[in-house]
Amino acid sequence: MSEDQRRFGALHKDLQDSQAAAALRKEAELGEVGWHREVERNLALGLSAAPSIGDRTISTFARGELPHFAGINTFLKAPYVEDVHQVGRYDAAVFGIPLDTGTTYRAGTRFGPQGIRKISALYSPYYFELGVDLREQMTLCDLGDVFVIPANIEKAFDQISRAVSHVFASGTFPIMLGGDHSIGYPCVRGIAPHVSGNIGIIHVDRHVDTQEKDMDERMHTTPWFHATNISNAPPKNLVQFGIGGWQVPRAGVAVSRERGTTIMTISDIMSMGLDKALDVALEVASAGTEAVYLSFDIDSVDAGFVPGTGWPEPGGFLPREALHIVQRVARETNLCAMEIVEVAPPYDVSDMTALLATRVAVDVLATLVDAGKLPRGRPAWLNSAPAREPWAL
Ligand SMILES: [Mn+2]
Repeated sequence: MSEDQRRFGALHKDLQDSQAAAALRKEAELGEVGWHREVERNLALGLSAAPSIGDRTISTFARGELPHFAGINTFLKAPYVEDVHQVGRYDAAVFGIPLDTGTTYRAGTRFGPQGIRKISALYSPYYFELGVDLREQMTLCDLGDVFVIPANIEKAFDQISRAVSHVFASGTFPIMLGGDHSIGYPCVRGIAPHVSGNIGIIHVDRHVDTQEKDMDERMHTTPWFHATNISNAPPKNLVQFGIGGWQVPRAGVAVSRERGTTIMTISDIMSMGLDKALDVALEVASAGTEAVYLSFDIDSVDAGFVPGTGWPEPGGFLPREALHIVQRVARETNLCAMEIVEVAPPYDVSDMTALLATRVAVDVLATLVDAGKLPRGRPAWLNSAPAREPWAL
C-alpha cells in the first residue's frame, strides 16, 4: 500500500476526489524555501532570540509573518517597496488609492487601504483549499499609497492614472485598494494605453456607476461612463454583475441602455444559477478582448456582511458567492489587473468589511497561482510605456 493510499484510503468513497483530499495532498508538495528565506532575514535584521526561547527561528524584534498582531502593517506583511522603480521585480504589487472625494453619501474610504492592510495581518500566505502558498510560489510587494489630491478629483485622477500606468507597464500584476469607485476610471485610463487590443471590464457591484456626472462632477457614480469612452475599453465588453436595489440612478440606467452594457441583476443571477450567469459574464467580457479588468465593489455583498461601506444595499451576494465569482474571473479570463473599492473603515464593525476585501485580493492571487497564471512572463499584449500621458489632453 502506497503512502498516499494509507493516508487517504480510509476516506469515505464519496470524498476520495474532494477538494479537501486534494488540498491535503497539495500541501505536501509545497516547499519551505520562502519561509526559510524569511526566517534568515528576520534573524539577520531583528537579532536572534533570548536564550530561553527554544525555537531558534524566532527573532528578538518581529520582522516577518509572526506574531500576526505585531509589526508594521503592509498588505499580508509583504515587503514594502519604497522605490517604485523596483516594482517590476515582483510578480504582483498591492497599492492603496486613498481617495474618497468621489463619495456622494458617507465618506471614509480614504482609510480603506489602511483598514485592509491592518486586518490582512491576520492571514498567513497559505490558502488551504487551493493548496497555494503565496510566499513559496510567487513574489508580492506593497508599494504604499498613491499621493491623491483630496481637494481636486481631476488632479487625483491624473495621479492615479500615472501610478497605475507605471505599475502596469512594468509587467507586474497590480491590485489597487480604494478608495471610492471614482478610481475605476483613472485606473482603466492608466492601463488602456498599454494593452494592444481591447479590454473587457467585469464590474461587480449593486450600482451601475455609468452616469456622466453626479452633482456636476465626476464622482464614484460615474467611472464606467468615462472608462467606456476610452477607445479600447468598449461598453460592449462591460459586464455589470449583481446590480439592483434602490440606489441605481436613472441617469446611469439611461447610459447603460444607450451604450449596450451588459447588466445582470441578483435575481437574474439567482434564476440562472451563479455558475451559468458567470459563464455569460465571462463570455461577454472576454469576447474580442485581449485582457480583462476586474472592478470589485465591496457593496456588491449583502449589507449585513459589509457595514463598512458608503452606500450599503441589502440583497447582494453572500461572501462565499463573491469569492466564487472572483476566483472564476481569475481562473477563466485573461485578468490583467484588479481594484477593490468602497471599503470605509470608519463605518466598519470588527474589521469584517476590510477582511472580506482582503479575501477578495488573496483569493485572486491564489487562483492565478493555481491556474499557472502567476508568476507570468511579459504578456504579448502589453505595450511598453508610451512617451506621453495620453489622458493629459
Ligand atoms: Mn457600489
